[in-house]
Amino acid sequence: MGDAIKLIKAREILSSGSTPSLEAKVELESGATGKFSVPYGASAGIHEAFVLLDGDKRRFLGKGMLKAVENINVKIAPLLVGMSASNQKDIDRKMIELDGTENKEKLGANAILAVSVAVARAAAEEQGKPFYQYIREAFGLRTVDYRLPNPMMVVIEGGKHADQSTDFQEYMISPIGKDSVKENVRMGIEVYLMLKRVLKEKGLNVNVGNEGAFAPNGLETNETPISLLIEAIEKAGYKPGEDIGISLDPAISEIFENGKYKLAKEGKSLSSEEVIELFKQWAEKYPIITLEDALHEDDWENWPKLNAAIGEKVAIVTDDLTVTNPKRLKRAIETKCGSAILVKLNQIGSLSETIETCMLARENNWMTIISHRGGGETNDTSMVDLAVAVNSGFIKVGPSRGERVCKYNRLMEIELELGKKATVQGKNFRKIA
Ligand code: 2PG
Ligand code: MG
Repeated sequence: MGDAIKLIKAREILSSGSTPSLEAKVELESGATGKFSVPYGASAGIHEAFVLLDGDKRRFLGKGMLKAVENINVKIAPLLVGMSASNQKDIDRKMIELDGTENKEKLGANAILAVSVAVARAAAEEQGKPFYQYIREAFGLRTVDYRLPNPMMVVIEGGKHADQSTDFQEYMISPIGKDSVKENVRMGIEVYLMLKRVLKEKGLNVNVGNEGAFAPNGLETNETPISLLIEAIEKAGYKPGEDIGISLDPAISEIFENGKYKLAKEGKSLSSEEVIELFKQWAEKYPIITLEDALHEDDWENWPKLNAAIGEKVAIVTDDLTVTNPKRLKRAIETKCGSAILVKLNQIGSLSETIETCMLARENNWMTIISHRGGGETNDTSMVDLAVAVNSGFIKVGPSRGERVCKYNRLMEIELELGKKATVQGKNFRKIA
C-alpha cells in the first residue's frame, strides 16, 4: 500500500529559545514525506504531558533531546513501520500504549507528538490535500464552511517570558474588525509598530522578551501596559474594542506563592477573591475581550466565580487549568470555569487527543484558541492548519520574529487558497461554528 509507513527518523534541532528541540520525518512507501518539529513552553503548566530532556549537563545545560530522538528511532519507528499513515487514531493509540503512562513519561510527549504530526503530514501529502483539509477529513470533522481565526498578538510581555517587565505574562491585541485575515493581521502589525513609537516617546525601552513582544523595564504597574496598548491602537487609527480588542494572559500560576498571588512590581499579594475583583474592574474599564489564566491552575473553586463575574463580557480562557487535556476540559466545562480553551499540541502530546479536546470544546460551545509556545518555538506551521481545521476563534502568536510571523504568513496563504470558501471569525468569534 502506498500509504504504508516506510521510514521514521528523528533528529535534534534548535528552537527559538536557543535550546534544542526535536524534529521527526516520516516517509511513506509512495515516497510522500511529512515533518514536524516540536515547540516547548517557558511557563509550562504542571499538568502538561512530560517533556523528555536528557539531563546531561555537559550538553545544552541538560536540555538536550537525544533521549527522545533515540526513543523515536529505536522504539517508535519499528512499532509503526508498515502501518497505514492514514490511520491516525491507531498510530497515536499504539504510541500511547507503548508508553503506558498517564503523562507520556517513558517515551516523552515530545517524541510521541513529533511522530504523530509528521505521520499526519505525510498522509496529507500522499493524498495531495492541504493539511487543514486532511485533518478535517481524517477526523470526520464538519467539512462545510471554513471560518478563519482572528490573530491574537502578544505585544507586551513580562512574567517568566522577560526580565524586569511586568508580573503578568502577556498583554495582547486581538484584531477583529475586518472581514479578512490579511487586513486583521495588517491592523495588528501597524499597532505593534505604533506601540514601539509610543514606548520610545515615553522614554521606555523597546527590548523584547521570549516571543518578540516588548518588555520595557520602567513600567509603573501591571495595569500600565493596557493604556499603552489603547494609545497605540488609537494612534494607529483604530477603535479599541471595535477594531481591536485587548486580550490578557497573566499566566498567574507563575506568581502563586503560599496561597497568594505575588505582584512584586506593586509590592502586593492578592487572594483569589482580590484577583477576581481586580479583573472585574479592568473588564469594566477597558475593552478586554479575552482573559486567560487569571487564576491558579488548580483553583477549581474560584474559576467558576471569575466566569460568573465577567464571563458575559469577556471570554474566560483556560490554559494551564486544562492543558489541552480532554479530561481536564470536561471538568472545566461541567463546573463552568470559562468559555474558551487555549490549545497547544505539545501540552497533551498527540494529534488525536488534541482533536478530541477541540471537538469536546466545540460540542459544548467553547471557543478554541490555538497557541504558539514561549520557551522554544520552531518554524513549523502545523498549528495554523489545525486552527483552520477546527474553526478556532483565534491563533495566539506574536507579531514579530521569524518563528512567529511564519504562522501568520501561512494563515494568509490559506485565506488566499480558500478564497470565497472561507469567511473570518471577526467579531463573531464567540459564536461557535
Ligand atoms: C502561554 C504560553 C504562550 P508558554 O502561557 O499561553 O504564550 O506560554 O509557552 O511559555 O507556556
Ligand atoms: Mg497561557
